[in-house]
Amino acid sequence: MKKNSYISLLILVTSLFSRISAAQENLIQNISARSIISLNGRWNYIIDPYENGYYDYRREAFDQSKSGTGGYFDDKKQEDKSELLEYDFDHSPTLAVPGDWNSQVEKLDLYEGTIWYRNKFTASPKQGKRYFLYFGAVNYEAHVYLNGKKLGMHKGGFTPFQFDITDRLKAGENSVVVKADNTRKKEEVPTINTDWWNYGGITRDVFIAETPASYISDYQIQLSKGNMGQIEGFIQLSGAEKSQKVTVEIPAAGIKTTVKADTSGRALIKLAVNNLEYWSPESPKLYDVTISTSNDHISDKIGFRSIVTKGKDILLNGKPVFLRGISIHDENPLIAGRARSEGDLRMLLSWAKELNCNFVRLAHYPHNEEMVRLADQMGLMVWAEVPVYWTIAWDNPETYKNAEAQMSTLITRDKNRAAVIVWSVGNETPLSDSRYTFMSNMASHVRSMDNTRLVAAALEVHRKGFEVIVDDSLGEKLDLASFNEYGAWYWGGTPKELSKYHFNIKYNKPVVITEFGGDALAGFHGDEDTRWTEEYQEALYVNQLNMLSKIDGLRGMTPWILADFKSPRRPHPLYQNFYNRKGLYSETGKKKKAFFILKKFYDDTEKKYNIKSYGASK
Ligand code: GCB
Repeated sequence: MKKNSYISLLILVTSLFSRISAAQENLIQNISARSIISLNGRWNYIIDPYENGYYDYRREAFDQSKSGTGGYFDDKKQEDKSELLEYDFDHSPTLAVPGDWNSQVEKLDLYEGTIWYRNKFTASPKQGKRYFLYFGAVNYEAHVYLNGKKLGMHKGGFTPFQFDITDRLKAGENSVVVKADNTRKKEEVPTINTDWWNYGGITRDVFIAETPASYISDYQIQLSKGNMGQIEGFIQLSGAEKSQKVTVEIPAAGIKTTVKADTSGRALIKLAVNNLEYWSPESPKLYDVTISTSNDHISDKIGFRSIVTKGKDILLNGKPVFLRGISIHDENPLIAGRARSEGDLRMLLSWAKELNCNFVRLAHYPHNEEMVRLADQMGLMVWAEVPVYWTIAWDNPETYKNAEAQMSTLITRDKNRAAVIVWSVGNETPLSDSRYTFMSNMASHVRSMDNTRLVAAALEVHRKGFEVIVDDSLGEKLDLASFNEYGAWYWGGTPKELSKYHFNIKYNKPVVITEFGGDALAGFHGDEDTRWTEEYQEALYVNQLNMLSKIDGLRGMTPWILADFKSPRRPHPLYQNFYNRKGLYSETGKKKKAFFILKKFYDDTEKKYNIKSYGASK
């Protein structure tokens, strides 16, 4: 290869790479509040199990070829009658976006592989503005093309990404094509084995956002760590004019301040505040916050609260709190698919409210940004997690990078949400040296990005007879003694036998039981020793709550789980039918008996915690 062409190839590769990674780093804060063109709706799709639209018959990728054409992303129409073209989006069926493909088309229920999506839309881009194509989530690997040219690729089924399309967006008709591939792979995050349905496709909102040429790309405005009388944060400007004046206003708190961004576009703020009404589940106060420069303006609703641990207590705004929680999957059982709209999300959180929860564990991956915003409004504290689940490829540096990138995106997206009090670095990961290194690095990474929230993981326990031991050394790096336990379900034994167990927890930290539970088929009744009955699950909850109440330092729980959810691991034809039945709500939205046991426990706990200073450890 000639030197020149080698250099230009290198530049091409580097610029492609930086374009792809830029999709991650510059995620625009609060992007849905911008002027947007929604691309939600019906998108034409082509099922492509052999990836013919991506590779030629020698398995070379069309988008890496000299011409960069030949794939389905060209979105071609037959131009003369002799032309051979083996695809045609216009005559292909459609899928709703947002929405997983599995719940929309029967033959796609178990499909894993590639599906191509195409949407045509018109635009009238204005001079001097920038345009970003934004995806809330695509599971798992997305290759995105606009008007036949590749914008980039994104991995991770639950995190948002965007591309700057200012130079590519045409006045008039445009075609956006997405290759969505949900193939499970050992070295990915999550890995091949999970206990949830591998819903594929464009599962969250898609839109084009417009900003000025120089714009407010990111900001963090929160209470300072350890100082409830101070608001602290940054504003990041992007574009040509970075060193501008920025004004931050919180009218209801009497705040208006102007600072100048440095040459990198960064402006730091630190503001003394008094008489602030702090955010809490009882009073989820959100302040209107506006940030403006000479040419840009963005508004948000932000709550202010502090969350710390002290010995075995969790202090919310300085007061001991008990986390009355429940675990939730991003799935609407009524449509047996991923939640698709604000209504679906609101329904799930309302169900948690009916249980008298003040806390939700959004398991096991980042949920919709809208879900976290609703939790902010509805007064539910949030445990947010990334899909570092079970057996990740701990030794693979690329796997670590991927997990860390998913965590960074989650923190970047949700850092202004008062509701989020815990970042979780993973769930039930098996002990080993390489896992310890991986998980501790994740925890340190989280702390380096955000020192105002708690860092945790759902750990595992081990048993010696009736002693339940929690001594995973990762626990030393975390703020909570948080773990899953399956007494009277996977451990065997009947619910009554739970009274024999006691816990030996090695850390002086607040204890949060991140999972316990058992399956019940709604409407199936029997005695309390008969598995799969509502009575068994009810007795399991009664006995679990008695057992757990004896733990010194118990400060919260998120039983498994709010509602029955689909899982390929659950084939029992009589009881499961490919549903994990540990829900307190059935897949038709019916409350099972155990629901009322947990609700009563939460009602009583709430009363106890309303008596001042209850539970405060010295
Ligand atoms: C667990 C996992 C969760 C499963 C649950 C179960 O420990 O964390 O993802 O769904 O158990 O039902 O087995």
